[in-house]
Amino acid sequence: MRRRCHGESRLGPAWTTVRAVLTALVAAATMGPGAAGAQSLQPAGWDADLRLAEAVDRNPDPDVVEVDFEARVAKVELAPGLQVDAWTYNGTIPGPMIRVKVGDRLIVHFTNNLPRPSTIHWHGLRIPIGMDGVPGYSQDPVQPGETFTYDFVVPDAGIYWYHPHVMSAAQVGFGLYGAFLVEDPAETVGIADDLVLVLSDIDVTEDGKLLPADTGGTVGMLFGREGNQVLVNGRRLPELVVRSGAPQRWRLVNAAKSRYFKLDLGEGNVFRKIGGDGGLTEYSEDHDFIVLGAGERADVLVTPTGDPGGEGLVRSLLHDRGYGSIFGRDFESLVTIRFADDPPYEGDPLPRTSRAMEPYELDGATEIDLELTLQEDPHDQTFAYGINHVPFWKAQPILAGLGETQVWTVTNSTAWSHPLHLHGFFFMVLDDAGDPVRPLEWKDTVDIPHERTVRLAVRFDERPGTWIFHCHILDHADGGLLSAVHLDLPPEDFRNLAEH
Ligand SMILES: [Cu+2]
Repeated sequence: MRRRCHGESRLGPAWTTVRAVLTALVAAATMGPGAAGAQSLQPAGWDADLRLAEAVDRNPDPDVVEVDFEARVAKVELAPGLQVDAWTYNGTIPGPMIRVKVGDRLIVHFTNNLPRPSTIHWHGLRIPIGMDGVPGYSQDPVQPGETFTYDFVVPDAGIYWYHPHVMSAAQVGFGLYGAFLVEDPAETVGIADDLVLVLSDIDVTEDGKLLPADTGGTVGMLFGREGNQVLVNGRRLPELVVRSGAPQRWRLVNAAKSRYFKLDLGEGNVFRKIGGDGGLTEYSEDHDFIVLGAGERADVLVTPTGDPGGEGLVRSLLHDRGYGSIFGRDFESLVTIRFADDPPYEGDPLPRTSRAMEPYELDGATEIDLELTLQEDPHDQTFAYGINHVPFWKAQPILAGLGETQVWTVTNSTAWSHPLHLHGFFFMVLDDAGDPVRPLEWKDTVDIPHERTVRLAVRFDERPGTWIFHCHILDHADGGLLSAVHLDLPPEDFRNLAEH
């Protein structure tokens, strides 16, 4: 019952060079000091359909954010007339957005009122191993009715997210995820109208029942199950009311358990990408599309343009993530853009951004070869994903020393792409010559396309522990594609439990 929306986007062409010059002149003439780009340019209530509820900070200390999270089954409305009993944090999909400043201490009092054990993993955050939320590696599962307090200092600005690491494909697929925005008060992008957009999907029947997480059996696991309802901030095809030409900043999170998104704003409309997984990139760069594998994020500036009173679409185009991922399918409509009657905005052109970043010194880095594999068990003829032909339940960790730099050459021998996520550390992606891809970007999740090789460089810092890495197509992780880096602890301390 995947919904398809027809018709071309009616977003108009991008501004022309002439218009850019004119608008710069107009802006210079009309904008007072200090007002440049810092005031909302959008109609009142423009984002009412999409504004995320935020976690309530109950700590008066301005540098401490203390919140209560309860995982529970709750009825949510995905679209008018489509309600489902989902798995939620505090009763909503996505869960409440956490908003902190870089350097703040975050305390989360987590209560698990789900029928199964759970945890919270803080995706992309460089925090101590004991806060990483992975049973068998960093904490015990939080049993139904029990609590756990997460408490850590947030080290890096950027857009992150959180989700469980128990029965991951099922629990994320049922609705357990939320955005985690870490702001840098010194940052000067200067776009007042910003949104956090959590992209996801969910698999429900027409009468609002969750489909079982093992739908499709082994074939479902091999492919990676996608939900039949695509959601943006927990809604199917929400609406944004915008003034044509007015700049917006979107922080995008792909929280889907398998699905890739290839975002498209219509012909002539570009995304100015200013940040990725781990904060701002080295410099901004314009893209016609933004492709996000499961777990990846992007920070983009956009200026949707169209006729006042008209409408357009944010779409997700087809992306080939391997065998069977395109055939017979169509684009997905994500957000309806309704252009207000206000005359088009003619202000400053979009700002460009930059960040001082140093590429890693790679001389002397330890070379690690990893192959992402699919193998058949000779004993029972079942299939499992693995790393170097070993599923996680038999895996031995990579060893690493504190401060060690490693270059991973990751070859995907399977017919499906794998967005590979490393817990706890950022890495830089390298090009074919072994140099860092420019603009530099701190990544924690990178797409390893099917039958391709990707190299990346990571420096392990002073946080010992056993840090997992895995495919963020969570069916693939549950199906074996997960292993670990053991940082500065003796190998015999490594434990490997079935539930992760
Ligand atoms: Cu995968």
